[in-house]
Amino acid sequence: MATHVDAIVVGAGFAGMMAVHNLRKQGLNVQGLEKGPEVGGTWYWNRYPGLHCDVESVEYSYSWDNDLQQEWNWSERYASQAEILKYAKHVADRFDIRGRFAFNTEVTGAVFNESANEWTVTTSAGDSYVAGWVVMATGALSTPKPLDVPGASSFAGETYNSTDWPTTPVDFSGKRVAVIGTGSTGIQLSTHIAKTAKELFVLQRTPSWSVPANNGPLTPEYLAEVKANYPAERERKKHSMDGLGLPGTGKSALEVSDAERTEYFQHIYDNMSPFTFFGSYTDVLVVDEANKTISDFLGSKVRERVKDQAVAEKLIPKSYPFGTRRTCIDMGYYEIYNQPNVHLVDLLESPLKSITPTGFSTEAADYEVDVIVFATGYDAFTGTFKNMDVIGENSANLREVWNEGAKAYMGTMSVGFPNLFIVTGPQSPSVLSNVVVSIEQHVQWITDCIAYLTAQGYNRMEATQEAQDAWVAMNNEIGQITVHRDSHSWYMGDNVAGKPHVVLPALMGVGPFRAACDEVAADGYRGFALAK
Ligand code: NA7
Repeated sequence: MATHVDAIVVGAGFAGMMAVHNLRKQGLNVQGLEKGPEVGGTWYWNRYPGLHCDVESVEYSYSWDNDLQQEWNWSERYASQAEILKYAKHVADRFDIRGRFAFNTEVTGAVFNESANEWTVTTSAGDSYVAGWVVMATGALSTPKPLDVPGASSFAGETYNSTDWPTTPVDFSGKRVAVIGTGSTGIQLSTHIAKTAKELFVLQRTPSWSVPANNGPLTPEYLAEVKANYPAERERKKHSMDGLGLPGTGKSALEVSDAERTEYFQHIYDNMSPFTFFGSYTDVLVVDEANKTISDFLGSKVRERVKDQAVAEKLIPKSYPFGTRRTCIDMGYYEIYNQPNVHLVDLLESPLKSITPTGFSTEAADYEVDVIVFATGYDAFTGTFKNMDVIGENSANLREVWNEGAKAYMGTMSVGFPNLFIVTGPQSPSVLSNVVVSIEQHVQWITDCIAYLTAQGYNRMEATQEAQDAWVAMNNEIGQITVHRDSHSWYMGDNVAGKPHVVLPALMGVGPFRAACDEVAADGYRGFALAK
């Protein structure tokens, strides 16, 4: 027997918790469904050692309840996974959110009933729920990309995947360890493992740019100052480009002297969020020559931090403009290469042939290791929807529709899938911003929209093809005028075999995206067809 509710929210991460809270406040009967046993979403699943958020803790938290932000005390500049998970649990308890979720309940499918304008959502537990509105708060980085290293299952030693780390500590001491991947995850894991492993082999295909976190404890004085300014500052940041409101010079990188620019870059490097580089000068994300000034500066830093200059050269990205792949923060990453137990294996120089029963082989050599750690990334935006059958109008499966390229009007609703809202979906700022700010904006917009539809007696809302096409085309055009124009990365779907190259995040920035969403809502949800 199906359970009938007004709305279903899938996922109990930051987005799902807020959606449940909002919809319940609106008086709706809401059912949350969560695959894991606990709230926290990505911060529940990602529990590998060394994991810290790359957005400062005082920014990476909800702003919708002033008491909450005044009471909570972050201990470090960049919070650890454990502290963020503790915060998520605290929010769930404080706002009585947990009770609205069924945990250990994976959504396997959802079917739209066109005559009733309702979704029937089915779960791994064999239950089904029927609701007019579904909010998919499933996260943009929640499903690992399929393991695409030949021979991976043949390895006889220990293997770990960053996205499914054991809940008990893993001891690397005395072991020979290989880490595959040098994105944000691989960098953090390698820095941790290098401390105790007998030998660490870091397998790098594409190097990342990384900037020191300069992490440390937060003083009571600093927290008091942040809290005093929270209401005004958060309002300001909501309208900024990145959700962080980071400062910029307002000048071209090419109009200032080398000395002035280097001094400013050094100031950012030593003190600021790495994302400050993005808006440091007006043209660094648009003009290649301006962009190169950052790469040149950061390259010089790698050469300073790594003693062996041949290794340093390999660690310096050369194949893509700064900012077109995630910039990482590190807590001593480059310095691990000064240790005798750490070896960089450059897969560009000698590609990875396969994993073997005793280790791995590149074109140049065979290596024996005891442990292999996979930090190979995600099927961003689309992966989660490939694991469920979401069937919309005319029996179309979202997975198949998105095989042609994931698209969603206003980053939330895909044509042919009425009443199905995706939080931080394709063509929303999400991963290119302080994602909590983006989540809050998107969830608020979606839940306000559901309130409007309910109050006006509408029971169906769908994105029009024309509106979606225009939205996606505009995003692509922005891509063409920025350094993203030639980039290949998971932002564009390029890391997963067979996934089409589409600009997945919205590139317009958080503030302009918010303004566009507000305008569409004020105009009676322009671009969506509403029906009673
Ligand atoms: P990323 O940034 O996608 O990094 C994955 C890494 O794994 C990257 O260096 C890949 O190299 C590498 N990779 C993937 N597949 C292979 C194979 N088959 N062989 C060798 N190397 C491979 O994921 P992360 O988890 O680090 O970070 C994701 C986001 O999470 C991050 O941006 C933060 O926002 C949090 P490639 O680039 O494909 O050459």
